[in-house]
Amino acid sequence: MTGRIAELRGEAEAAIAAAATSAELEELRVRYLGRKAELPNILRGIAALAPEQRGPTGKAANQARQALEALIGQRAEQLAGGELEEQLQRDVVDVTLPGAPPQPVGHLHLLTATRREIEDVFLGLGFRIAEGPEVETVYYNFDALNFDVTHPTRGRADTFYVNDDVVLRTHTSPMQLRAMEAEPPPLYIIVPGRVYRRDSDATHTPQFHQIEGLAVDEDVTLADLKGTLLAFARAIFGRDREVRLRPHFFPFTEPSIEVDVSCFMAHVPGERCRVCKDTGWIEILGAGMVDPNVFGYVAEYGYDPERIQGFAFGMGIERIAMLRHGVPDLRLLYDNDARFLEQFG
Ligand code: 2NM
Repeated sequence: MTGRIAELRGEAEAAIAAAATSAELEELRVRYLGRKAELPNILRGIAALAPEQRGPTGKAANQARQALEALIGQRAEQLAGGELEEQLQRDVVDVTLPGAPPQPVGHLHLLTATRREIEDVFLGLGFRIAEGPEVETVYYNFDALNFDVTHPTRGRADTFYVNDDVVLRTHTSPMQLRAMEAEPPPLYIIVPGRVYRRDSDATHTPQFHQIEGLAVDEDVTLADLKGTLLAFARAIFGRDREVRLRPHFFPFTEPSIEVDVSCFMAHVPGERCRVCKDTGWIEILGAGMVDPNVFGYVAEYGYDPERIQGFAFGMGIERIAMLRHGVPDLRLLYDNDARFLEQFG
């Protein structure tokens, strides 16, 4: 029996040394050490042998099994190392080769591009950007902005309430108050961001975007406001634009105004201009001189209405983008139809 064991061991050792792949090695493991293989069978049959054969047979078979297991382990490591090496060689990538074909790159959404352009204009005029929470307290959204307790937009029909004291902001003005609480004048900021109103049709979505501006300093006048907005209108709508101010009402400004820009569409004789309705003017934003009552809410932070004045303005980014590019329906900005979006690359 020990002769057969030696024969098996020799045969297996040669086969293991010659195995070329991990898969081949696994086959050899099954053939020589698997449940139906001869060597394990011999070990299981020891008890049935004549007593004087049990010792030498058991010893030779056990040694053979241990030797083969060790050999298979070694060879497995060798093969795995070689296979990894080979894989690495195959996977070598020359990162200096040009990418081919060049992938088309995307572009900003019209609304994002418009926001950034407006921001750039005001950054150039010395304003900084401030951003604030979209979920606001009624105090910052209405009370401290001088909204009368009976003001209609305070109602559940116009504004999204989280609870009695918390709303989704209806404008970015609350951040203007937060900014005044955070640092004393002079203050020149613009506040871009999402705002929410319960409204939905071709010109209104429940969520839209605003940019509001606030300038507080000594000796700030309505003339400064007009000059600032003229610079803005010319940067965004063209260098030949003019602006005009019309009286209006906002709770947080006194006086309040609406601002028109002169029409930038080519007018065809005999055809009615769809943008300005032949009035020559297009409404672009609301503005005014900050009401001293608003400063009253931040007086303790250095905003003494006897010493400083401020102007403020607010515009809808969607409206600016639509006017500029002749977009007929606000909802196009939110439909994610690539045929529309790709026109603004
Ligand atoms: C507008 C129109 C007029 C405005 C006022 C203020 C604040 F906080 F300073 F009082 N922020 N924004 C304002 C004024 C906004 O949007 C049409």
